[in-house]
Amino acid sequence: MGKRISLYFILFTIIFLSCDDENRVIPTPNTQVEERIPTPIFNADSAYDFIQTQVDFGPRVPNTKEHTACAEWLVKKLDSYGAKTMVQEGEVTAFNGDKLQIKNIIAQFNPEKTSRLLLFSHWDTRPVADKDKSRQGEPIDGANDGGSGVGVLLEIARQFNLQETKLGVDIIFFDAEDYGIFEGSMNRGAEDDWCLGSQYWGNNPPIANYRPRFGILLDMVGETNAQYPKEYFSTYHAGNIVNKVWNTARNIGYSNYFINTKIGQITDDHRYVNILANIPSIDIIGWNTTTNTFGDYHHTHKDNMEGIDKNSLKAVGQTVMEVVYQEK
Ligand code: AHN
Ligand code: ZN
Repeated sequence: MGKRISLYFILFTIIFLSCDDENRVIPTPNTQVEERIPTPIFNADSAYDFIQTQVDFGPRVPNTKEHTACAEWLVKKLDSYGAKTMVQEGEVTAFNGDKLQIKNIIAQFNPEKTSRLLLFSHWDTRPVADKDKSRQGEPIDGANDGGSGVGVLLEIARQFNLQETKLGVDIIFFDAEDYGIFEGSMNRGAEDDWCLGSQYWGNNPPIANYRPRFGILLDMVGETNAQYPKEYFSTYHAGNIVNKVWNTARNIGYSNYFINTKIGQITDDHRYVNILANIPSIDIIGWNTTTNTFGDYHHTHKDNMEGIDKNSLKAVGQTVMEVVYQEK
């Protein structure tokens, strides 16, 4: 045991300590991994009842008392779920010159939050059954076309009140979506004949600097064996949102509904939310891929409660809720 060994000992100790010091793993609280809060369960029975209530008012055609009564009910429901609700009233001119007194119904959940999402539907019913063989001049029930999107969103609003979302959410029910040119009409039709409520909203923004991350439109989401393809405007303006929603649907077992099929452009409210308000928005819209058009109920008196299927409401409602509740 000489100086040499004690020198080695000292050297070794120094190296060992310095190594230990440098490589020491300091246990840190695991703040990076956030706990995944389960998404609440969408209740399709409740959504169905909300569609029934709308239909029970009678056709919600602008400038009618049924339309006014239903608007009052919608505002009352949204208020009761804790939203800050407002009605944007305006006058628009339809393709045939009709002046329509419209109401866009806007509900803000957690309006103080700056990170926000937008969910929307149209709530008006078509004034004619122009694709029917009989009673073409009479308005339709609009159980699927008008009723279904609102019914699903009202159920989602009810859930927002039971369990708060991380982001703020806005729900808009647009008016006068379905007053587009009547088949067989002598008037000249144009794309902008449709979606008068969302166009009015886009041209007269009721909330300044409104910038939600993205928007999701629900239109005709309640038919039996519904299929929702990837619509062109949606993919064009918000392809990443289409992928997010369709992947979410697949992950929770609804790929039979959210099919991986592309279809052409559909003039719907999301077009104007994209173009006029610059909010990347998609359309979840029922489509028959066999006939390559809407279902045979479309704009006929067959669009009644008998055509509404709770399984389709569930597929859409649960998917949209999963997207909203899991958005960080
Ligand atoms: C057109 O047929 C041009 N647009 C369909 C949008 C719509 C009508 N959604 C419901 N009814
Ligand atoms: Zn329609």
